[in-house]
Amino acid sequence: MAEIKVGIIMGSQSDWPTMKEAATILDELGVVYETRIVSAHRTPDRLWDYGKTAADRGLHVIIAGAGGAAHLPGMMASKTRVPVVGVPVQTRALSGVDSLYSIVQMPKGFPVATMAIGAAGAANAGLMAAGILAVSDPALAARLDAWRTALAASIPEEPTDD
Ligand code: RP5
Repeated sequence: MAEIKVGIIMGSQSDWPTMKEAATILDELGVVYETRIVSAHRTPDRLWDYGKTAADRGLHVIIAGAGGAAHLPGMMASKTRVPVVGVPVQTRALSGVDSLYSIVQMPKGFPVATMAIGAAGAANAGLMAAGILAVSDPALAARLDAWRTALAASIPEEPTDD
């Protein structure tokens, strides 16, 4: 069985429709991952345990999505040296700007690679994780190149009315 190198974690079940976009990209690229609900506020012990064991379990990248007072990505970054890619989940009250600001303004020493708000950010988090793994995985690098080529080929040269 392939080693799990990517963890997709999220603050709530309600984040899954967004975070699924990252999972879909990783499925397309043949990258094995695990998914967990890990809330900075509701399950802090779970966050601690996940961060404490992440490197030893062989994780190479953690994609962390949360909304509102989105402390999960930053707290995870403080607990593990495994690179954390943060996804600001769109919120109803403040459209995800709250999530973005909560995730992006990390203090020096504990970086979170922060993506765009919402579905595009989650998809890009999947691509970012794949890109990181592809540095030392030529087969994945070839699949990622092919994915990018196919995306470029799908863009029409001229706009149409319909
Ligand atoms: C955050 O609070 C979660 O990441 C989620 O985006 C937000 C709302 O959570 P629920 O109240 O929907 O569980 O912790």
